[in-house]
Amino acid sequence: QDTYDHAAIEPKWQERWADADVYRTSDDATDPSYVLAMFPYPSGDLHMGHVRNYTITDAYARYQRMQGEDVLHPMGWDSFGLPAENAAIEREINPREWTMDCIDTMKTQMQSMGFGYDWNREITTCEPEYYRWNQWLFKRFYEEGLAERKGGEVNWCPSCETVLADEQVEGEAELCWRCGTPVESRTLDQWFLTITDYADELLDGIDELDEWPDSVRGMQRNWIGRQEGATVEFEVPEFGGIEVFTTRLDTIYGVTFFALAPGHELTQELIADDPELAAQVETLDPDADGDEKRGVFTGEYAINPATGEEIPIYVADFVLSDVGTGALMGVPGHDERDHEFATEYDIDIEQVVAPENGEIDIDEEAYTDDGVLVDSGEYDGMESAAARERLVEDLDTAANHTQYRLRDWLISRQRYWGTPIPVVHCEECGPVMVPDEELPVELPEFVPTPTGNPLEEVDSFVETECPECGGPAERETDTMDTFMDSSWYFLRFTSPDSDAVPFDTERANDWMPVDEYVGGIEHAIMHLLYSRFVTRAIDDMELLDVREPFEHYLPQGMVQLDGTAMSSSKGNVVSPIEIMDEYGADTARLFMMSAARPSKDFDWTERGVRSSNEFIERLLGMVETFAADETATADAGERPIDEYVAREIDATIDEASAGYENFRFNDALREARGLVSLLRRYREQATPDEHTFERGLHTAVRLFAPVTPHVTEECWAALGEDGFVAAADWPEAAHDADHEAERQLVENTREDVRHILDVANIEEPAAIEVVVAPEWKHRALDVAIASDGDVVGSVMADEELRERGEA
Ligand code: ANZ
Ligand code: ZN
Repeated sequence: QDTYDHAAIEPKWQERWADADVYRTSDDATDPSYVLAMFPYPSGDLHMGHVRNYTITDAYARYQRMQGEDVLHPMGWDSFGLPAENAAIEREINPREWTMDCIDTMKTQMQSMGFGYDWNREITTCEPEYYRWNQWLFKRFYEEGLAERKGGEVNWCPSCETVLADEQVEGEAELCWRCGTPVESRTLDQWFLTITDYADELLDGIDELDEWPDSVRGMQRNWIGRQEGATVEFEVPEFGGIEVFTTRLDTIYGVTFFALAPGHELTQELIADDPELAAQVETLDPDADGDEKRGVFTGEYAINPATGEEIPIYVADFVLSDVGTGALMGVPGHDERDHEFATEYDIDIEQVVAPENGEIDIDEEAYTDDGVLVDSGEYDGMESAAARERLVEDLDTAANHTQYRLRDWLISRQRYWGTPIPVVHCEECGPVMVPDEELPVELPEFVPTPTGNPLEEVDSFVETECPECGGPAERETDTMDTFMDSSWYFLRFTSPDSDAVPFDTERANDWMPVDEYVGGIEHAIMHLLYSRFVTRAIDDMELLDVREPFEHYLPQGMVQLDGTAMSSSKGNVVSPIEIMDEYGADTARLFMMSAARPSKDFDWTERGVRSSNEFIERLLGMVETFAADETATADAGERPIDEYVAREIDATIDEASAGYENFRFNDALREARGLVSLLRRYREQATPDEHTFERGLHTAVRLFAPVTPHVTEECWAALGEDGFVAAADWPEAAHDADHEAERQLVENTREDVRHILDVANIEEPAAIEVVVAPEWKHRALDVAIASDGDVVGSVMADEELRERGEA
């Protein structure tokens, strides 16, 4: 006894679970609970971030299962993408080989962690049986007018040799998200999904996502970036009207310059006839970090439609070609960027809006708030908002306009390891969709080349026939952004074997939305937004009856070492696999879940791991001693101490359940640990009533079952139970009238302890932790025992604390 052999216990129960298929999802979901962790990219070994993420969903799924819910808790592999392609190039193999190896490794590691997935539902996105549905869905999007091929400036990473979505370009310096190379811009014909058609809906829908963190809702709102404003045309003699977008039409009397993006049509026209200007524009760098605004005067003037004034036209690097119309009216008096630019190029700065009260120095700094119009002709004295409304009506060339920061979703990738876009290019017919019955367009398997788009080199893939006219045609060689794969995989999990449709509508409607979605905050924008868009679009195709895919989203915090995020580049990585080998999965899981609430960062500490390990050993020892009839028990049951313990068992059930329910596993575990120490004291300081003690053990084991699934199976069996604890019922509290009184006493004692801490001036956090941790409850027990069953207050606790305080 007292030797805890995790290496024997854990594989044994993993095998028994698998044999009995305990984690299989029932097909009819009467009480559906869909618990999902973001599926991983198969990259090698599980790291600490994975392990935390999956432990959270696993504990919750297990808790839900014990509550009697039908739980869908699946796992799969987001297995297309650049890292696999690069790894394959390096090793001169096909990416599938590397990917499948990684999947094998990670799956084995997941199984050793004791994660209770329904592996019958495993999905792997690089398999034709999955990606054919990407192609099928792409065609439905196309039919609905939601997929478009259009030219445009694209972000090009010269090192990865691929187009990147805006979201994959990072920071002011505009670096490739994969390799950190500065991104260039190029014009190419690309496939887009027109997510902007859903911009308003996606924005308004955020209001209803009240179980998402506010921060994430804010990120989504910003990303969509709705701006209410107006377009207005400025006449450029000999060139025609040029439109700008403004949110501040009320400042139109203060326009002192006009600015074009380097890529604007008018810029192109002007430089076509003027090599000198062309050379100057060439020196502008739209990718610059934006600290310094630079521009070139074109020699041309535009006419302000409100004042008739001529204003100089510049080409400027801070005007973005894909924002608004790619041109702006410069109002240095009221816009910071314009102010900076005007100061640099000695352009007039005029004030046309004044604050209600107070002085401003417009030469020093732009006044950017709304106010009252001045020097604005007939509009003088009007409030900004009213002036905007009037000006839109009065100006012939102005119109209300809402613009979004959100761009259409560029899904074309010039890489090999992705879903082939199911299109054929015919000289006669143009781009033609591959017929449904010819799907999937399978990715040929070969060893990719290090440069360019490897698919272009494969003649047997490229050369084909036009499905419409039968003439010679070329296959599209672009593959899909892997975010396509992950934008609907949660639907596939509801019926992973469907072979006539991507998912079964009825099943998806039963299970969806995902009740609990857990995964890294790095996916809080793109992945969640694309999933929300795709879900809505699929609903509009009447294939689904759900508009928001994820009811509750929880981004888990980081596991750190000495306060810094673990990363291989910093060399401060703790391998979860080594921890598992040394201490066992249960220990790793218990430590991780006790250390902090799931959303918080926490520090990995050897001490914490060891103390979790020792706790597990004690729990098992206590159960085994009892099971071996080595615990002296009485058949009492009615002494105050027995009643006290009985009530504490109930209180712990309530508190631990509330903890699990609200994703405060650390609180739940603290309560459950408290119960175990209470039982220990009960055993040590009195001869416990057999029934009460046994109920205490049965309860404690089940309260730990979601987090330490293996050792609790061992305990459950030792207690003489037949089935798996994984399939057992969650303990229920028996409440009686005294319960509340007891709770109150407990609460009062807690108050006293706090007070004493104050008086004794204990500020040392470690000391406080010792005192207000759950241990305090057991002091109340000490008191109860000392006074022969009468709970007399917290005298003893007082003395103990005073001693501590003085020491
Ligand atoms: C005139 C004006 C006056 C503006 C004023 C603002 C304040 P924000 O500022 O983030 O709300 N804009 C329009 N097209 C642009 C482009 N292609 N590249 C860069 N900037 C562009 O965004 C709205 C403002 O961004 C617009 O309103 C426009 O400047 C600028 F006191 O018009 B404003
Ligand atoms: Zn054709």
